[in-house]
Order: sequence, then structure tokens, then C-alpha cells
Amino acid sequence: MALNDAIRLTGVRAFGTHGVLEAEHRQPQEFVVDVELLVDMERAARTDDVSQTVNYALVADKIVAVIEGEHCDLIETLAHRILNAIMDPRVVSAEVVVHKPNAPIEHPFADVSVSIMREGPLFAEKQRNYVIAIGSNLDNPEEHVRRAIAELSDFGEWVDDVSSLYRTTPVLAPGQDPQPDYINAVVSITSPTPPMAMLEFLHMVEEAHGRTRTEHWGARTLDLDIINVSGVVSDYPVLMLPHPRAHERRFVLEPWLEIDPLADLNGTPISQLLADVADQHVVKVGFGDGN
Ligand code: PH2
Ligand code: MG
Ligand code: MG
Repeated sequence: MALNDAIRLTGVRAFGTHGVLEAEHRQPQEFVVDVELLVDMERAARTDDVSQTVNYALVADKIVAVIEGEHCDLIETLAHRILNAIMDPRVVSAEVVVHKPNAPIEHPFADVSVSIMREGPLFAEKQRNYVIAIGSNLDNPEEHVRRAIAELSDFGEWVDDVSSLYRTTPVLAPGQDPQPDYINAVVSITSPTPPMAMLEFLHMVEEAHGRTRTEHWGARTLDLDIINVSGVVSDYPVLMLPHPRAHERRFVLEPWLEIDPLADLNGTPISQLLADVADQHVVKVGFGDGN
């Protein structure tokens, strides 16, 4: 990951009524904002696609909307509002500087500003609960699934719970060629690893199992999908959270329910979601820990 790539947008100017003094509430004055967004640009550069990065024109729109919006007394508050407005799942970290060049200061001065910095929601290091779905339907699938579970702990991830293994009928796209049955399981992990780093790590484990990506939803030796991360919501195409198809997959919901009977997806209990997918075929074949 190229976590130090940066977008800098400086000198965004607009008028607002922010300030402690009564006169400032009535008479708009100028605020100037600089932002620095660390955004991994590798994918955007490779695809030349603006949706893979942060669109700076939209960032400027959001900054101006906050400056022209609801009054606050402090530029500290303004900086926080701007930071919240421009935060995006793609942002590794963001710095916001708010200048108030005509602040009511009774002495000659050049500038006054505040700056704040935050890590982005998918990059911040804090303890999180990961729900990870495991699947395999090639070259001794049970073995791939059991080994993958062991490897997560070997690499230092704290695996809290492991479901049974389930033999499941492939859920395929219309017209897709038939595939062998899958072995699926779900594990829960508590980890300080940020979601984007976890995604890279899981891809590395998939690759070590000889995973190749030729066909969409093709048969595979190992698939490790992040289903849920402490309820974090992301519409970043590289890592959508919670997993956008989990709610309609019995092969995910049933093992997950086994290890967390109270789990929900976007507020709907998974026990309830399971009722709608009862026609999909899954059968328990054993425990992930080998017992
Ligand atoms: N994974 C898919 C597509 N279909 N079907 C089953 N039963 N199990 C899977 O893990 C699975 C699938 C794409 O990841
Ligand atoms: Mg998958
Ligand atoms: Mg996958």
C-alpha cells in the first residue's frame, strides 16, 4: 500500500459567521482552509479512474458548505466539522487547517490558524472485531479451510471463535458452469490491524494457498472475505462494509450465527435474515478446530 501519497488542497476561501464576538455572528468574514489527505493512489493511477481516489472538487464543495453553514464560536469547532465532512473510507489520514485572517485581534498579526489531524476509519489502529468468512472448493477444501484458520493465529491474529465447517452448495451467477461443493466456515478475530491492512493480509494468505483469480465467483482453493468490522460502514469499492452480499448467503449467516447468536447486519438480526435463505443448502461437517 502507498500510504503516504497525498492530495493537498490549499487556500479554499469562503465567508462565514463564526466567532465568539456578537458582531461576528452578524457580519460574515473570510475563512481560509487547507487540507492534506493521505490517499493511496496506486489503484487510481493504474486505472485512471476518479472513483478510485478522492475527488478534490467535491472536497472543496464540502469545505465551503461547512464555512457557509451553521454558526459556531470557535475555529476549532469549524475544523472538526470540516474534517468530519471530508472523511471518506479512502482517506488514510486527513489534516485540516482553518485560517481566520481577519480575526478580531487588537494588534498587528499575520495570520491565526488551527490544525487538526485524524486517521481514516479504515486505517486507524484500534481494537476491532472482525467477522471473516472462509470458503474453498478445490484441492481438498477442508484442509485449506483448517490450515487457513491455523495461519490466522500463526500470524498473530487473535482468533476468538471458530464455527464448525459446513459443506455448502455453490451459490453461482445465472448461467455459470457448475462447481464442486464448498467448505465454508466463519471466524471472529479481535485485532488492532486496520481494515485495509487486514484485507492485504488476507489476500496474502489466499495467494499462499495458490488462489488464482480468473473467473468472477470461480472455483477457488481459498477465499477469505471480511464480512463485518465492529459495524464500520464503508462504500469504498475496494472494501465494502459490511460485506454487501453477506445478508443473502446462508453459507455465511449460518456459521456466523453459530459463533454469535446475537449478531446483526445493519441492525437486522442474522437469525432473521436466515429465514429468507432457507432454500440454500448447507450441512455441518465438523469443527474448525479439528475436534
Ligand atoms: N463463494 C462465492 C460464490 N459462491 N457458494 C458457496 N456455497 N460458498 C462460497 O464460499 C461461495 C459461493 C464467491 O466468493
Ligand atoms: Mg467470497
Ligand atoms: Mg473474496
